[in-house]
Amino acid sequence: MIVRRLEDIAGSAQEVITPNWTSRRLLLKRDGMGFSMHETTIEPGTQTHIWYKHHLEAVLCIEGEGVVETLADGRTHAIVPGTLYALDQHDRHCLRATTRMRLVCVFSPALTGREVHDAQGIYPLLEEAAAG
Ligand code: 9YT
Repeated sequence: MIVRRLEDIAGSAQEVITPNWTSRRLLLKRDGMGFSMHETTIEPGTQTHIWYKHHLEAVLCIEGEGVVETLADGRTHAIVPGTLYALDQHDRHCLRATTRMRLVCVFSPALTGREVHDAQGIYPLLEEAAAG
């Protein structure tokens, strides 16, 4: 059994901090679960264009409020605590945070740990050895 606490991830290599969001990666590829699980905090007033071309992601909001827009059709969906969205079509989307949001994010395939978005909002498919 694996037991981890967010407080142990803060400040470690499993925490990735960007201007718009901070991701504390609780489970990663090397844990062998077949998915990774992260707590992501989104900064208020930010908008982030994301396209997980290589990954599926499910997101559960546990705190805060925002909006997610699917860019193919311009549809918007309010996000409040208890809202889940799942990018089952690798949907290009824009995530806007009205207040600071805390999200629980699950990725398949699992992230290796150091991924950040490229210019198109994509995470590369990293192999463990290449992740550094
Ligand atoms: C909601 C979302 O995808 N935010 C970007 C960060 C990502 N969740 C991650 O790497 O934890």
